[in-house]
Amino acid sequence: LPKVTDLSMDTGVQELLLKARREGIETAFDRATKMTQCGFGATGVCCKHCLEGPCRIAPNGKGPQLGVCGANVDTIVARNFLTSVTEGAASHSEHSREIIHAILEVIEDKAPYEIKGKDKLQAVASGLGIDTTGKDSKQLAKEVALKALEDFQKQQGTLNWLKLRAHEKSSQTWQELGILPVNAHLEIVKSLSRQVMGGDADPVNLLLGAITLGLVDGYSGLHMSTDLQDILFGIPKVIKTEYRLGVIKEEMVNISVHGHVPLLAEKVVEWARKLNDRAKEVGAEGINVVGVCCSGNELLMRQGVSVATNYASQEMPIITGALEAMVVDIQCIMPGLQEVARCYHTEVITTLPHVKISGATHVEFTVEKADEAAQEIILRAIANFKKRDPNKISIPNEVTEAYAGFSVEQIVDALKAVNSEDPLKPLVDAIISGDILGAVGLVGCTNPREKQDSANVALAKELIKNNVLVVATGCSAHSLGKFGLLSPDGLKYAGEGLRNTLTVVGQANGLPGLPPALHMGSCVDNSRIADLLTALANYLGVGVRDLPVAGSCPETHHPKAIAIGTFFIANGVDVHVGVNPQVTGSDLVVNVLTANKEDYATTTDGIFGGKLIYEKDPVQAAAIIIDRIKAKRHALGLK
Ligand code: NFS
Ligand code: SF4
Repeated sequence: LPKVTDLSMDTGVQELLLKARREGIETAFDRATKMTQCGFGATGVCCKHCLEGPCRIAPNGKGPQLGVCGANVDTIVARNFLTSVTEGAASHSEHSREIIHAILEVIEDKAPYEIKGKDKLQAVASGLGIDTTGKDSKQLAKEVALKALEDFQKQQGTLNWLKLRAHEKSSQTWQELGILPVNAHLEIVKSLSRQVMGGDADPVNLLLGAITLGLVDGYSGLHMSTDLQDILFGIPKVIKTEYRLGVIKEEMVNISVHGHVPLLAEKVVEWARKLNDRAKEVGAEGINVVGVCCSGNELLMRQGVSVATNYASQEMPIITGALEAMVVDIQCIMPGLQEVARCYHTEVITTLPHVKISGATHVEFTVEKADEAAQEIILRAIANFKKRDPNKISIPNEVTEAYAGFSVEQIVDALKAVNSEDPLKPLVDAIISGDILGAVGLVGCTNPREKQDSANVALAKELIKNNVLVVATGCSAHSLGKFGLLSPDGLKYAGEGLRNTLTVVGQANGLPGLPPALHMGSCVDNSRIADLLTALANYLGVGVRDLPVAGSCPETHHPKAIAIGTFFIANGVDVHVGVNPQVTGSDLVVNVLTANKEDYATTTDGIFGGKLIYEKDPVQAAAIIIDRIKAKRHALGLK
């Protein structure tokens, strides 16, 4: 067995991995060790699109070079890439569609939520061209929700959310290429139909299809989810919180919320507060809700709920022996949770009809019956408290303080404390002077095949040291939170220019400084990063592709991350991945995505201004990213 210190940087996770081994419990890290990766799949050359196959193309020309149908390796790899992007776009679009329906129920008084983000509602409504005069928030929210629904229904034109949020120069490029998405469902279905056996067999065309699906992901998925969630739950503001497994409290009834859509998670927090005293009846001091993955991020951003852990170690809260319930909704929920939970008193509670795990408890959640579902979950957790086995309880004690809640609105507000007339000016001035060299969105996951948190943290530190501002989302943000980079203390790792700038802005806002990495939210909140870039590009009068910025996903695992990466590449932003993107079997696909100079004009870099960078070593990756940021600065005439 590998040493636990090679599996995760998080000492709490290491401690619980040892506990799991003592107790004979298998975790994702163990399964990753046992599961050898297939060389064909790893390079993307395996096709399972029909029953003549599976077909796989042998490397180096030694063996069959065409599938039974005659598909070549480029078509197979490009098609598999499109499959991943489509899965990601479908996940995010389904997320936003859930929120649309929630809003429509709320305005008809059929669901127990209220429209909390009135400012955001006004802003989004005017952005969509809705006349806001004299309309109350219910009327406005209805019109916004119906505009959102059009993005799943219309048969002509372009996504409303793309028109709302995309930079004009980017849209122009997509328009010229004829790849603008019409509606999310239409594009997802069209994509599936072109992937089918005997469908699209032109690898370049398949990759352009992937760009369209990347745009679906970015606009009707990410942006729409963020905008509508801000309308429903309010725009995040800076908030202090805690990270790591030590946020689980032995004397409390502990409930972790895990998944992505905050509709249920918000209710769990609300009812945990309302039913807190009921926990005392079973001898607990109260109820403690903690976050895992992106549901954790959503609650962190708006409620300050602390975060226990991120993706790869999601089984660990159960292994503490002190978790009464693990409540899940959709995405990134390991089926293995239930296998682990069987050995403890923890109840895994699934909540949606299309995401169940056999053996887990199912409490059906609908927005109409949100209060009832949340109450039932809390009462079940309280009842489980007495079923604990005291011999199995062991909670790692570290916690780390962190700040989150950096929505674009919050960043602009913070900058207003420095320049109330022209808030972006201090940031732009710092970029122009070189105090801030550029910015990188550090996003994505952790992956049980990689040493958890290690590349996320190492890459962030390297960037910060070189005066690159880091903004973070998703499980990567959790990695940074655990290791002090979401706290002003983390400025000790920053280069002088970055440190000075963030100290000035922080102090103008009553903090010792801003953290060197700004936590902007969950993975759908990568939209916030895109919005910030659009605002900067507009301010400077350039395209997003011209900005000295990049995205990085050092430890990713999910097709959603591939979709998000494609969205940023389409916007002219380089995207680094530290995990094999499973396309290396095709020179053509590699060349188009990574622009290694052959036929440069037909690469994503030549067309959109952004490319894929695959580099496992985080320090090396930082160097490549910084070089590229410098080249983009140079092209802007900056030193
Ligand atoms: Ni993003 Fe969030 Fe985490 Fe990765 Fe999964 S939880 S949406 S996919 S693992 S960051
Ligand atoms: Fe093989 Fe072609 Fe069928 Fe794919 S679509 S499994 S390459 S025959």
